Amino acid sequence: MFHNEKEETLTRSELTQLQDERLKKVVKWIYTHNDVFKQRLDEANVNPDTFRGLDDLTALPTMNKKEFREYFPLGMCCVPKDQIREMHQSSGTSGTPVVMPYTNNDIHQWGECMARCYKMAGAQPGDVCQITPTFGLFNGGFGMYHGARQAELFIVPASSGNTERQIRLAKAFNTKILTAVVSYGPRILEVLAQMNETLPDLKIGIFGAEMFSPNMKKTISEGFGIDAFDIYGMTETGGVGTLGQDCPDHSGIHVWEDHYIVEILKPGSNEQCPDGEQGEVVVTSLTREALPVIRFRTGDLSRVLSREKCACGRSHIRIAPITGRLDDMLIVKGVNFFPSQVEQALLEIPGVHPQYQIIIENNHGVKDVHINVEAEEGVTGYMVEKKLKETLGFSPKGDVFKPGELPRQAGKAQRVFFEDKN
Ligand code: DLL
Repeated sequence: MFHNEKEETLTRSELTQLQDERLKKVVKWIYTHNDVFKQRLDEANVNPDTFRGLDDLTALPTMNKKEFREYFPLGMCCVPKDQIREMHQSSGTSGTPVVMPYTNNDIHQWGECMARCYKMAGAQPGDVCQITPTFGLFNGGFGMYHGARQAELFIVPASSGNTERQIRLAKAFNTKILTAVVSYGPRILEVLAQMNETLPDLKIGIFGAEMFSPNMKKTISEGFGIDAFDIYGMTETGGVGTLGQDCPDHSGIHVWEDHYIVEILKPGSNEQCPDGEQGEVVVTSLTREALPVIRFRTGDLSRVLSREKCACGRSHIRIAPITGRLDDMLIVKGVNFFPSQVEQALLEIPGVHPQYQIIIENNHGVKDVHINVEAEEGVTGYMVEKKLKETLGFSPKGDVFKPGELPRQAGKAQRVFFEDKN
């Protein structure tokens, strides 16, 4: 099922031509509408009148969250304030928030990308769609709302929290599509079990905003008996869904290439990774007005899986599910690993529940890993230690808790904690 079949199935050469035209246009737009962008392009010797589009892409300077913070709140905005209709922001961990302003056209572009994701997951007009991410500064709730409007769904704007009420809503309205932050999936399953309830009408789950390890995806799909999809996007690119999602073939995230150029760069350098090699996702938005990003270094790690047409008929580039963020990489006793790899390994132990904490203890400069995980009776700390030793090559200390004992968070789950034992 397509939302915009023509654009979603453009041939590679049509896509390249479109990206080329749109890239020239957006470079001219930022140059003529914002002084910060103008200065950055001048410094990089990029002249929008002679800029040759895709051939000159790598001449454009990269940007990252630092610029967003430096020019907080609207220093990089390319339209007058009276043309802004909405804003979202993410706080991240370090102080000044990242702000994304939207014009009317930007809201429409967001809704279009998001509606494509719904339809790609199998949504049909009139389907009941329950939106559980927060409606607020976080872009999750509103993005899913704007998309659901364009996909003509019956929206249940539940927002976050109160899981029992979520379940009562889903039962009362026969929710078919559930949207959530990944870690909220297991939480709903847990409360469903406590209430001795099931959701037989639920068919589609759209999850994102956090790493989605293959085993977490399996736990969620099997737990609900649904097809679960991995949706990608971020505040800086315009929110949830802007960077696409996987299709029912589950062969990678289809990035909406008519709206975004995706590059995979070697971390810390400007060098392109060959297809298949993991690197940092770098994004250029082609169709946004208020604040387009140009070669934005997302910090997320992925790789190109395919540039060929997918079995679903879509032609856009496919990238691997995000394995982690560059700044999430943990190094303990010479072993590098990502929290998502710990999750993947833990969920392979029968009886382990998808609730865990990774605690990095710093004992006078010597780091140790401590894993707290919820599991059924019979799972021991030794089993956790052995599994991680086998799969990741380091020996953590494992502690097993009863289901429900570890704290739950609203929104994105905090999995990693640092403790100083000095
Ligand atoms: O998390 C947007 C979103 C909301 C996506 C709801 C999906 C569902 P931010 O708060 O700005 O926006 O955080 C963006 O979250 O750079 C990734 O590190 C991470 N992230 C988002 N989607 C995924 C995903 C939203 N599908 C940051 N897999 C990004 C892994 C994801 N990480």
